[in-house]
Amino acid sequence: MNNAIINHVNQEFNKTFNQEPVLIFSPGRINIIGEHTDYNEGFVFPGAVNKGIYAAINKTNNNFCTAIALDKNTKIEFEIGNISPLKEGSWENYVLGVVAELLKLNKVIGNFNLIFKGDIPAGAGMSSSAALENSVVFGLNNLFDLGLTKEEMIFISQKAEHNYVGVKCGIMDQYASMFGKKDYALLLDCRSINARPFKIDFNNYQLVLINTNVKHSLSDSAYNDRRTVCEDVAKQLKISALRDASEHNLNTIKSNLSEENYQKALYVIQENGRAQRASLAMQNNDLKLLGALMYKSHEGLSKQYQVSCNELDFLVNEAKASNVVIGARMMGGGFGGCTINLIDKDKCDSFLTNTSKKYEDTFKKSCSVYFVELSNGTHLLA
Ligand code: GAF
Repeated sequence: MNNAIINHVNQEFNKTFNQEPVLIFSPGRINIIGEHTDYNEGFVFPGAVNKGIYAAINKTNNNFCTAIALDKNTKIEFEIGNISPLKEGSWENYVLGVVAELLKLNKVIGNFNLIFKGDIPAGAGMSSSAALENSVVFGLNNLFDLGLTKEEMIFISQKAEHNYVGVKCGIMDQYASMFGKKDYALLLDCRSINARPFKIDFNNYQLVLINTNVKHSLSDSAYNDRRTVCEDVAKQLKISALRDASEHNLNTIKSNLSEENYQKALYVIQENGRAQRASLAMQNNDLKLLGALMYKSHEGLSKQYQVSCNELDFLVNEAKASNVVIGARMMGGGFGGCTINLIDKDKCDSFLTNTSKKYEDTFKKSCSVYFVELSNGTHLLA
């Protein structure tokens, strides 16, 4: 837990609203493997991390709500009965979207004050958006006794993102952030929403995220486009989602597809298999296989699914060439953000120093390194 942030959020809340808040931590996530498979009803292998969003929330007697993002030093005030997505909005639409989805479900919520701050960068593929959505829905559920289950809450968060932010995301991020378990990754079946926890021990390898510091700015429309391609191919195959496709039946419609769309669908089918194989490799402590699957995943994301960028490819290529990183790949939606790496502990420092320098020389900007631990999902702070 980041006590400095907890204290900051708490003090600002007291100072601004002259009352004690309810405090919530909602984590970001990593994903070991299984990228862009969630909205194809396939498998993903994420876990919550010890970095995320710290939110302070309470009821107010004002006849409007106030929400403040401490990181950005920005604030919105709104009336619950009178909200719509903000055109130029960023974090605001996650908050408003959650409120709108609760209202659609006829949940009765009163006015509230909210202040939040995070220790994960936005747009880095670590799911700061799901963490924020989850903290808001979790906080409102607690304040107004809405009686929602965690599963109901993650779907509210997801719909907020669909309808107020415009990203037709899958359920991985909200699930991992809400249901994360300390020291475990979760093999989530995104069709049944059942997850199998796997205790994670990377032995001699250190889990490290390297942020390209490229924000996925183009990602929203490109993300939705990928989803549309997958849905169209599934329709042509007369199945409800690509999770049910095999390479064999994809090949039966190959002549109807452009090469690009064929490769994208093929990537999803293959990645879905990799996610399941990776969990078995983890169970058998076969880190060599796990790492090889991660490199394959990146290759598919870059060449077939086309959601990588030069900076991500550079970091993964450096990892592969080093002989000290057993597995690496881009993580999350893509077009920027982080790579996830399993680095030999004895050689980790020198690898990171060398790679950071080469990155700076090549791209004339720096990358950032994060060490994260697998942690529990969204919860109240005492
Ligand atoms: C983003 C989305 F929000 C997730 O649902 C998932 O599709 C991911 O990209 C790619 O695996 O984080």
